[in-house]
Amino acid sequence: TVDVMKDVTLGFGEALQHCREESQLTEEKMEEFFHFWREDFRFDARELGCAIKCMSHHYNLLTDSHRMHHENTHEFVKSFPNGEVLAAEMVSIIHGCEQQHHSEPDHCWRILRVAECFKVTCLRRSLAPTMELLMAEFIMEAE
Ligand code: BOM
Repeated sequence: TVDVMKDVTLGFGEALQHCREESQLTEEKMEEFFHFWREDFRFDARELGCAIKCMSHHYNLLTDSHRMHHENTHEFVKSFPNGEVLAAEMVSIIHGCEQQHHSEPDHCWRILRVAECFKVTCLRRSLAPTMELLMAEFIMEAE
């Protein structure tokens, strides 16, 4: 599952290039999306929430009210090798996180809080990929 999460993160992260401008997220704030799993990754910039919103939108993972589109998200995760082992759990984690933060009216801030809750939950359940794994694959892809 850790391997699957690595692939999903790198796949999702590819949308960052499309979303930098629209989200006003500077390279200084976030160079690469896989840093998401770093211990010192900070969830304090609204632009980061806007970037995740844009990236989710890029893969059609959001509904009109900017909540997770359950079927599309399930399919997106399933589209990665062995994705089916993680798809239902990821959808359920994100949905639970959305419920915790439903009262935040600003989409960018809410999605940022949901992303943080997603990360914490994945760490607790040992679903988070290690940085070593992510780095190794990211560098291989770039070469
Ligand atoms: O309510 C907003 C739904 C969007 C929240 C997305 C949270 C997860 C963001 C960060 C992580 C990524 C890795 C893969 C995500 C695939 C959906």
